[in-house]
Amino acid sequence: MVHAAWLPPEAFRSVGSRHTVVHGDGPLVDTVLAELRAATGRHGGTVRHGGEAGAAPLDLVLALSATPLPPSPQSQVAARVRAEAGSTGAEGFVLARRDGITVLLADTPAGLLYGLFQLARLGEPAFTGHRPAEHHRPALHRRIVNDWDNVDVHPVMGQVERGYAGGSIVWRDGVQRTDLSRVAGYARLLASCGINGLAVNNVNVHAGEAHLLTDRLGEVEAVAGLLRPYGIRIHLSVNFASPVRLGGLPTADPLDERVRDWWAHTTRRVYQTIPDFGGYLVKADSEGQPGPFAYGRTHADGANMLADALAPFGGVVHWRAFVYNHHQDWRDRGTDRARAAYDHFVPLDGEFRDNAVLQVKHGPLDFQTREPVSPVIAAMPRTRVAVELQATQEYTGQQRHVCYLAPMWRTVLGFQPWGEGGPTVARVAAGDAGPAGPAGTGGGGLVCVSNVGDDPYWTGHPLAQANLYAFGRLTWDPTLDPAAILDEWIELTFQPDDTADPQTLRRTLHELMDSSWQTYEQYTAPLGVGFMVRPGHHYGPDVDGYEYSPWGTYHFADRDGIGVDRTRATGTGYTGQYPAPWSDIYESLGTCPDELLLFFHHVPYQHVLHSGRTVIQHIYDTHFAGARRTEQMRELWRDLPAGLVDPALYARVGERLDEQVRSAHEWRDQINTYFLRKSGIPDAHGRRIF
Ligand code: GCV
Repeated sequence: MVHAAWLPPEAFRSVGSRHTVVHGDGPLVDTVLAELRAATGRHGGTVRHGGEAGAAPLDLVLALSATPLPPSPQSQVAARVRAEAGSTGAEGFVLARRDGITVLLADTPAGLLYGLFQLARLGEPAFTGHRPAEHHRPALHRRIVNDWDNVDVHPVMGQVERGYAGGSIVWRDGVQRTDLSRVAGYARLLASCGINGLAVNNVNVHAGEAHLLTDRLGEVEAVAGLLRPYGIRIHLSVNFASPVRLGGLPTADPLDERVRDWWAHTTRRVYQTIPDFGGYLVKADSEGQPGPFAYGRTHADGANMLADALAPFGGVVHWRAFVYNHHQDWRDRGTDRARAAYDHFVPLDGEFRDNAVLQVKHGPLDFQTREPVSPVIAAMPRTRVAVELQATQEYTGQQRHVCYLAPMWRTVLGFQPWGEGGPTVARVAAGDAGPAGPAGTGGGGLVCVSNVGDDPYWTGHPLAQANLYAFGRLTWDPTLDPAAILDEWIELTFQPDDTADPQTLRRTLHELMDSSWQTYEQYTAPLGVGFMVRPGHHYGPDVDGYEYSPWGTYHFADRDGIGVDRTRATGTGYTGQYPAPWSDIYESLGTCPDELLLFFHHVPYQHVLHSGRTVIQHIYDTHFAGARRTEQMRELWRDLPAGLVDPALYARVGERLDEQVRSAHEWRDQINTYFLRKSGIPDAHGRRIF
């Protein structure tokens, strides 16, 4: 059994019970027709491809802008909408309903495909009453998912690095799966929420994966063929040292002509095999991956070499900014990992080719539960910047805990690096930040590390599906309300047939999920200080796990206080990487937001927060509250009337909630005990601490 995620057949009941005509041609139109045929076959409607109206009166007309419409009165409704609506843009569509006919128009087949999925989201309301023409256009052109799948099972990271949903749907034990039907299903799910790109393999490119670029390119081609019908272009993570490792050259120096020729030749071959190949993704000079530093070259040199190889074919290189020293001496208080991406990349602004995108993690460290927005995003006006998010819950409960991430991502995307009223992070990623920020660069888009594996529920925790769905929806409209996205996901996923009482289920899921990110934050590392996880696998608490390690992620707790001084006045100077007003807001204890206090400042335990509580009391209170909240979440799920959701899904969520409660209590007790012992300050409410 493979769970249908948010596309069960019932999601197409409204569309599938209608009489539809499709005007237009092209491979993606074929996909639309196939979807409609499946839906109408199941739900009793009909679908015709072009031509005059048949016997049945039409309910729905889908048409490409350039396709002539027949003179029938029904198609003329579409013609009138077309005349009024104008252009829909490359991937956009227009939806309208008048005279009893629903009309979906698009300039391109991709727009029709996205519009079809919008009809599924709308359900019956798409076919009732009057709908003025609504234009839908993606806010971001580049909407990409990164899979961290390995070809070989990595001895530590397994088949999928930071994967919490089983194995890879593409590879197993070093070879490509013969049955790739899950990939086709994945492509459909991704397209339905708006994704148009997928990097198929891990950014850590080990020996096996390196060959995907050359002698194992056929495996990439096979996946590309399954993504194509859903408008998704394939991208490949490549190893910077490939000219040495695969090409037998003595160097991978990006300025060496032999190296440049090797990449040009290799890339030509890639495009001969996969004409719509999207481009390369590169993690260089990071956590042991090779890069241009070995040759005394800059990251612009490295990225541009690949950009030049890709340019003749319209490809793009995504070059990651996640570059830092992972051999740091913990005794060295002057080095600050949070500074690293800015220090490495901002001096290179303006040096990157037009088809090079700098892919920046949303925070300066590493996908922690709470981080400030990376200052790099606002500091490279002449570079195409992509913002990278992480759906796979590496630091947010590993898909054993409920943690709906859309509220966090919405906060990031809506952040205004230049202050109130200025452009948002989403607009920077869209290349549309106007005078204050990057403008006219085309933008790098939004990227998300996927949370999918070969698990029957795709994401391990069934409720984690909502994160992938929400990412896609936010790429179309970064201003969407996370609760509204969740509503969409609930309505699609849990169709009324399955649920005797949809309102109870909806209410319960909102209660479980809406504030689950804040709950997770409450019982884990406090006030933005980050980490405190078990080294290596990153699950569960270990307050000092990384404290004396080379990874550069410290909290500096001692008997008097806690936090990292990143101020200009007395600390690492990191606050100076932000433009005004944030450089000053974060610098000052008086204005730094509570939730980020320990990211920016080292303070005594008795420091009073804006909330009025001391830091130590905040730690105790939030950890008791967060762990208690997980018990309530479990109760909410247990109280769901029987039969409301599929029993297997009900059981799976129930098991995971048991683990979440256990783990949250462990977090609570370790954190509270650690800080009671460090500080000697008792809990004001005298609760049990060990
Ligand atoms: C793919 C973190 C993770 C690594 C990951 C890395 C990255 O360090 O723990 O597993 O590697 O980020 O984003 O490159």
